[in-house]
Amino acid sequence: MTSNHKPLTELNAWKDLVVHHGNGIPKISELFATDPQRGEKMTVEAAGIFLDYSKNRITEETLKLLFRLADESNLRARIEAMFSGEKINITENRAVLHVALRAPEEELIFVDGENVVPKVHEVLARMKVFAEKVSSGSWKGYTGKPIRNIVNIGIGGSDLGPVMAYEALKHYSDRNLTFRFVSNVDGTDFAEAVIDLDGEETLFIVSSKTFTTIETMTNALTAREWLLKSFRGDVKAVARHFVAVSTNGAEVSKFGIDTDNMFGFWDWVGGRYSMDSAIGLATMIAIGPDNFMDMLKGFHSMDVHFRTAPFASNLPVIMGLLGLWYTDFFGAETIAVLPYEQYLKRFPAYLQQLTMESNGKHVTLNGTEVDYHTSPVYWGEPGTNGQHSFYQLIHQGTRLIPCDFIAFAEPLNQIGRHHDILIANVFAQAEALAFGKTIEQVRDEGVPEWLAPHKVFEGNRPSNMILARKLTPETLGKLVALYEHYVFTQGVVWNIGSFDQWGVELGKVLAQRIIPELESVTEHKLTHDSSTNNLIRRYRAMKV
Ligand code: G6Q
Repeated sequence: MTSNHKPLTELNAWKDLVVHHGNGIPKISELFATDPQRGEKMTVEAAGIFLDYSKNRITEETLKLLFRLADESNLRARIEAMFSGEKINITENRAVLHVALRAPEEELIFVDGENVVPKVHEVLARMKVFAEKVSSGSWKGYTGKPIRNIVNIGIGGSDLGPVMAYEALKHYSDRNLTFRFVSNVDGTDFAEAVIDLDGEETLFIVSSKTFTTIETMTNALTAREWLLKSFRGDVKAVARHFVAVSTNGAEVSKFGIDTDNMFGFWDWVGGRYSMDSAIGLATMIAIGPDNFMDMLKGFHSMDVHFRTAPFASNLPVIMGLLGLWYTDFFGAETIAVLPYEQYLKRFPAYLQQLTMESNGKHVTLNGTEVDYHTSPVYWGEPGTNGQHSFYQLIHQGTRLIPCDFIAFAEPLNQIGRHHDILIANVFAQAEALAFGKTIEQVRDEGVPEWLAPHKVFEGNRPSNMILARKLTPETLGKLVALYEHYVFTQGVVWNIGSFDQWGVELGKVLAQRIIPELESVTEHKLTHDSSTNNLIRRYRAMKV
């Protein structure tokens, strides 16, 4: 199967949405005025996550049409296709089964006739044994010292998930261990990560699905050299200080890592969907196997919700369709994700890859150019910091920026009044964005006429409010799965391939060509465009 459905803009629901949008959507303040129950009605709670989506530029009719759009896009069948292991990643001929990574042991999920669930649990069991050895101190370094530092080397999907999860769940982490994450090929990343570490107490986890990624391999080789300095070059130390997470056993062996210390995953796990696979080894060591399993439980409960709930009460479907509504009908170019939880400081960065690498596509599954917009740009920072920075533009700028606020009822660090103040702020921001402040209200406050326009808030700026009880490993799993399936929902409607990433290839290939041109002693004959040629020459002349 290639296409999900006939061209999106030819679907009846799409055409009806165009007309519906053209008729004009009342302002959010008017929608609230005409329906006093709106703030209670337009909410949904599932798997312990509460979503208030009432402050959106939607009516009941909009929702009906959006759900019809999902129906006409065959979303239900596509969800089943994913969950049942169909090769829906058509450009790479792969199944897309991150949902299998958190499936309970008794579930059956087949890929090419093989039930993959036992393999998943086998790796989880090996990870568990290893994580316990490290945290108990029974996994010793080459000179018999216990491991105190764990350095994850990986990039993209092999980095952003582990870093985000480590930061998000730091509260639950083993504070006797130090965790560092090296991703950038910029040597500074490695240098700073190990600056205060003792090689005899350091374990490197080389996380790379392919084990060929230039950044990760360069950092891994540098780590090997750095480590061997602690052992006077004795290469036998490598086995005690390096483990690998990969699908490529041959390359792992070539590097000198014992494949007994390799934790595998499979081609049906996309990089940006892999934080709950063995790629989460650093996470498991940090928070312990039980917490890691709780996180998987959270993922799974959102999977079950997504697969079974009617669209009208389906969190990822509702949020996905709302995102699409603003992107395609209001021309919104970005969506802000604003967690009011300091531990989620890397969550927006994680989501950037999940959303934009998945749905930043310009052709449909059939290879035809789309005639509508696909993924907007995602960005964000934790609140309240953002309020003192870019919120000005969200409130009073000229662009429409829908916001996803994320907040928790219980803080992880209960200190004085902090949490009530934090939560008052997130509620206030959503209220201010939706309802604004009119010129009359400003005048009534006695503001002089010349100043009044500057103090007007137009309002009518949409937001979602995600509220959960507390940030736990389980909640994090639910949140990530919520956005994974949000991305899926949008990808299906847009009729695009959400699970490949060909757009990262060209730059990689060109870099391979430029590397020798920068490194060689004698100047190469340069055949790029005049700008690139000039930059290469200038760099060669400038570098030491
Ligand atoms: C994610 C992408 C990409 C990938 C990195 C690292 O979906 O595929 O970000 O995760 O390029 O790849 P390796 O894990 O193979 O090193």
